[in-house]
Amino acid sequence: PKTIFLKEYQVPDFLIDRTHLKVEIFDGHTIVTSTLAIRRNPESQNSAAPLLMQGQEIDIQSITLNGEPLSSGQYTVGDESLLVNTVPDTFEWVCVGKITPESNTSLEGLYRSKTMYCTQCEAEGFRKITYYLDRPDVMSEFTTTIVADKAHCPVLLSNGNLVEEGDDATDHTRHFATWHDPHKKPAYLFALVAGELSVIDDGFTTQSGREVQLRIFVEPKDLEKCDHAMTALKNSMRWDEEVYGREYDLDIFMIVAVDDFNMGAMENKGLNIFNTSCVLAHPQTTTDSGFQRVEGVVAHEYFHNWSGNRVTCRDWFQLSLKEGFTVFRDSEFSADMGSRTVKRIEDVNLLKNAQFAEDAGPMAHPVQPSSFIEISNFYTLTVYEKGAEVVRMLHTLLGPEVFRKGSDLYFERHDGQAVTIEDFVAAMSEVSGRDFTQFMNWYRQAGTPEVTVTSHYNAEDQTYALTFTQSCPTTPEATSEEKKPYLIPIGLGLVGDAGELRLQVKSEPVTGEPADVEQSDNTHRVLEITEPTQTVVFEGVPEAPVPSLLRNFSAPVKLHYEYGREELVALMERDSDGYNRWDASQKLAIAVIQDVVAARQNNASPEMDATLITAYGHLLAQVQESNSLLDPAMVAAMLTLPTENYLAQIAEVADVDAIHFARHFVRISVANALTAELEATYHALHTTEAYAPSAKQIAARSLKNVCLGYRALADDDMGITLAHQQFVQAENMTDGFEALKVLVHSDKPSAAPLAKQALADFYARWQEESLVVNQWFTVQATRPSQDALDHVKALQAHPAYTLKNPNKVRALVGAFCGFNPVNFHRADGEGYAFLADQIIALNTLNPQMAARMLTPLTKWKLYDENRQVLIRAQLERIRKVPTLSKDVYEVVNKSLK
Ligand code: DPP
Ligand code: ZN
Repeated sequence: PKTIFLKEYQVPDFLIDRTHLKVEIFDGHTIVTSTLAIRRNPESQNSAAPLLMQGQEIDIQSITLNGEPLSSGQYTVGDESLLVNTVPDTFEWVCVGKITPESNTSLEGLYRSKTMYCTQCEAEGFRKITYYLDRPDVMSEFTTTIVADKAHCPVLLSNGNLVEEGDDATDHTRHFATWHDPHKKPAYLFALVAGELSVIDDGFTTQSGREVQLRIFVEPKDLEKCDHAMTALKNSMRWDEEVYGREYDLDIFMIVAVDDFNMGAMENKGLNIFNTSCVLAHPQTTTDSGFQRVEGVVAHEYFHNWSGNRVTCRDWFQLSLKEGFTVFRDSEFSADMGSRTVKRIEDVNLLKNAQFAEDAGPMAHPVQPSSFIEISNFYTLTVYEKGAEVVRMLHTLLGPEVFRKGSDLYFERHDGQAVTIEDFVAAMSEVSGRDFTQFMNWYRQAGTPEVTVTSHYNAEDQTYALTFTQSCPTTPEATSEEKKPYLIPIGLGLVGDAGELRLQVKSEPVTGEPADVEQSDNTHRVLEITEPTQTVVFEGVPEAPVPSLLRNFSAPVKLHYEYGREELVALMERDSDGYNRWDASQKLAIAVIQDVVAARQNNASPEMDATLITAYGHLLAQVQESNSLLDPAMVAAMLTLPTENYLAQIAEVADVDAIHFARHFVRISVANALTAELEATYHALHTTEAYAPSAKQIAARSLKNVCLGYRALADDDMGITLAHQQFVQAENMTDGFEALKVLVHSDKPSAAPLAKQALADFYARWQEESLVVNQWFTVQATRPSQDALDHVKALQAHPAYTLKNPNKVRALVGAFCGFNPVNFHRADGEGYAFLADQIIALNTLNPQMAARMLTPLTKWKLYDENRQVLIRAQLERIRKVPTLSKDVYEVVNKSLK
C-alpha cells in the first residue's frame, strides 16, 4: 500500500461542473448511470493530463465520451482507478456501471442495511458507487434520480430539493424520484436512501423568516423515539443563528436512521444519515448519556452544514478543519443546553483517557497529519477532540467577540470553497492582528506537550514565582529535540486561605521573555507560555497560595505540579474554577490509589488514606444542604475514580491486576466509611418524578447512581437490595440499567442470583430493541469476574449478535477489549488472541471496523514484558493474513515498528 503525503498535494487536473446520477435499484444489483460535465482545470499544472478517475468494485457496462462509445481498449481499469489517456478539454462523460449493494459489507458506498438501501461516502466511499474524481476539492452540482420498486422502496431520498417524482414509464411496479442540490459539493457529501421508512415532520422558521421542513425517517417501530432528536435539531438551528450567525440554506432538512453504520452519523448535504444509536431516544429504552449523545450528534451534523459543507476541506489532511471546529461548536452547544462545567469535565476526561493514549502510541499524528495510507484510519480522537481543543485555545486567546469576527470572516471569505487549516487560522489572525505562526505547532506536531511547574513564595517581598518548563515527547514523526515550543494558554488563579488572591504580575519576569498576560478579572488570568522555560512573578501576594493551574483545561497538555494532598483538598473545596475542583479530586484519588498499587506490589497490606474519604464526606454533606450551590452532576463526577485505563496510562509499567485491585479497594473503603452518607444521598435523590432528559434531572440521577454503586460495595447487603429494588421498579432506562450494572458487576454472593435473573428479565423485556440489547451485551462484557472472556465468547453465539453490525461489535467485543482491562489483559494472552480473531474476521467483512478494533493492541508498550510479547505475537499473526486491507495493514505495521 502507498503512503500519501500532504506535501505532494496538487490541484485537480479536471473539474466536474455537473453530476447527474441515475440509480436504478433492483433486487440483487443496482445500475448507476453517471453523466458528468467535465472540463480541464485552468489551474492544473499539466494541460495535457490524462483523465484518472477513482472507482472500486464497479462492473462497467458502457462508457461514452461526448456521445461516442469508448471501447475497452481506450481506457485502462486498475484496482481502484480508471485511466483515459486522451480526452478533450471539455466533455460529457457517461458511465453505466453495475454494483451490488446487497453484498457490500464494508458499509461504504451504497449498501443494504436490513431492508433499506443507504450510502456512506466520506471519506472515499463514493468511488464504490461510480467512477469519479473522488476528492473533496472537486465540487459539483448534483442531480440524482432514484428508481426502485414501489412496494419495497416507497421512500426515495437524496440531497437537496425534490424536483420530480412519479411512476416508472415502462414498469408500473416501480417509481422514481429526482432530487437536485443547488449547492456545489464534493462527492463525500452525496447521499441516497431508499426503503420503507416512516417519518415525523416538523418545521423551523429561520432568522430571516424562511420556512424549513424538518423530517426524520426511521423504521415504523421507532417513530416514538424521534422527539428528542427533533428538539435537538431545532435547538441547534437556533443556536447556530444566535451564536455564529449561520442560517440554514435549503427548504428541507432530513435525517435518516440506519442500524448498520460505521460512524455515529454523517452530515450529507440536506440528508444526514445517522446510526440509530445517535438519533433514537426514549426514556424507557435510552439512558441519560444516550439522550445527551443524541443531542450532541444531531447538533454536530447540523453544524457541519456550515463548518464542513458550505466551507469544506481541500484534501483529507485538512479533516480537522471541519471536525475540530465542529466538535468545538457542538461542545459549546451542549454546554449551553446543560451544565457547562460537567460537559467540560466529560470532554476532558475523554481526551485524557483516549486521546492522550493515542498521542503516546504508534498511531500518534498531528491534528493536521502529514501522511497516511488509509484516510479512514485518521478519523481519530486527535483530529476530532484534540482538534477541538486547538480551536478552543484560539477562542480562549481571542475572546468570544473577536473569535466570532474571525469565524464570520472565514465563512464569508471561503463560502463554496475547499480550503485548509491555514485558511482558518489566517482569518483568526487577521481579525485579531495576532501572529499565529508559533500557534501552528499545535496543528503540525504530534504528541501531548508536558508542562512542569514549580513555585517559589518569598514572604519578605510578598512575591510568588511560577516557573513553567515545556517539552513534547518523541512521536513517530519527530523526536522530542526536534519539536518546537508551543504557545500554551494557561488559565490561572491563586487560592489563599481567605479566598482567591488578586493577581498582579511583576513587570519584569525573572527569566525568559516577558509573559504575555491577558487580564479578565482580578483573580483569574490566562498566561501565555511560549518559551521552553519561563517564569512569571506575582507581587503583593500576602500568603503562600495554592496555585490553580490550567483552569478549565485551557490547553491539551499534561501539567505537572507537586501538590500536597491537603492542597488538593483545598482546591476541591474552594477553587472557583469548577473544572479544577474536579481535576483536584482526580489527582487526590490517583495518589491514594497509587499508594495501594505500591503496597500490593510490595506484598504489604494496603492502607486507605483517609484524606479522600473526608473530602468525599464533605461533598456529600454539602450537596445535601438545602441551599447547596453544588451541582449534583459535578459531585458525581468528583466521586468517580479515574478509570483503570487511565491509571494504566500514567503508570511507569501498567500492572493491570494491581490497578484493578487498588481501584476496587479504594471504592470499597469509601463505601464502608461513608455508608450512611451514601445511602442518605441516594434516598434524597431517588424521586418518582416523571422522566425528563433535563440537566437538573440528569444531574440528580447521576449522583444517585454513583451513590448506589458505592453503597453496593459496602460489607453489608443493603446496597444490593437497593439496586435490586431500583431495577425492578425503574421506569426509565437510566435507573434500570445502572441498577442492572451494579448487580451484574458485583462480586457478592448475594448479588449473583439477582444478577442472573435481572439479565434474563432485561433481555426478555427488551429483545426487540436492538439498541437496548447492545447495552445488555456491554454490561456483561465489562463484568470484572474472571470468566468474562468465556462469557463474551458464549454471547457471540447468541442469536442477537452479529459481526456484521458495528454497534453489536462495539457493544460486545469493543466493550470487553476496551473497558474490561483486567480480563482483556489476562496473563495467558487469551484476551489478545480473542481480539485478533475478531480483527481477522472483520478484515474481509468491514476493514474500517477491523482497523478501529485494533486500538487496544496498539498500546502494548504500556504493559509488562510478558504481555508485550503476547500482544506483539497477535499483531504479527494479523500481519500475516494474506488479504490484509489497507486499513488494518497501516495500523498493524505502525504498531510493530
Ligand atoms: N460523520 C462524521 C462526523 O460527523 C464524519 N464527518 O464527524
Ligand atoms: Zn463531524
